[in-house]
Amino acid sequence: MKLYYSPGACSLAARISLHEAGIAAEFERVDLKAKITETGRDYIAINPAGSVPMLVLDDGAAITENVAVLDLIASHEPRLGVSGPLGRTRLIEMLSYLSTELHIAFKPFWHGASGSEKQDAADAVAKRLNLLESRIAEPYLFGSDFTVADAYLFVMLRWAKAFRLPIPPRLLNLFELASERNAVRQALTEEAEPALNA
Ligand SMILES: N[C@@H](CCC(=O)N[C@@H](CS)C(=O)NCC(=O)O)C(=O)O
Repeated sequence: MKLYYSPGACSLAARISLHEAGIAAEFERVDLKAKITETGRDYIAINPAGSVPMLVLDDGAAITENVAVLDLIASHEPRLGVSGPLGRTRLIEMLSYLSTELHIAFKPFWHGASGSEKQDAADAVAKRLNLLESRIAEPYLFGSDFTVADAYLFVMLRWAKAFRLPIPPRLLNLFELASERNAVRQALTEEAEPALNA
């Protein structure tokens, strides 16, 4: 497999999940502004959407969208998914919320928004973090086991910290616990960069 990524971007969730699953992968960095990969290839020719993550399987199939990439990794390693009759539905429900509600709410912070737009975005992030805070099964989103959804949430809690946005206590505990995991440490070390990109 190969993961196209940008340091500190949402693709970090896929890298963490691949390491958690023990799946060997190559990683190719993408300059998201120039849309050029680290080997000098035109990223738009590889992924017309121009965004990361993109996971290319050994048979050449390319998977985009965080929800699909993370669900795929959980299907390879069910320990990273949610068990029970509605397990996969609950996982997709959570991944979709993280993607279409929380991730989207951060966008103004990355794209030169005005002060008032950033304040609106901070309010939107806070509202969504508070909803997760009221639903979390503790210590992770679905209880004692770390799932791909926790990996995705971890990345966005990292952004919240970088932008000095408040994180409610149960989610802060999740963030701190996740930070201690070997897969998370490994992924952060591999992506160590002076700045976050998205
Ligand atoms: N809909 C995509 C969006 C992913 C996304 O927003 N990725 C950001 C990095 S966190 C990105 O690549 N931004 C650059 C761009 O879209 O041009 C998904 O959910 O995977």
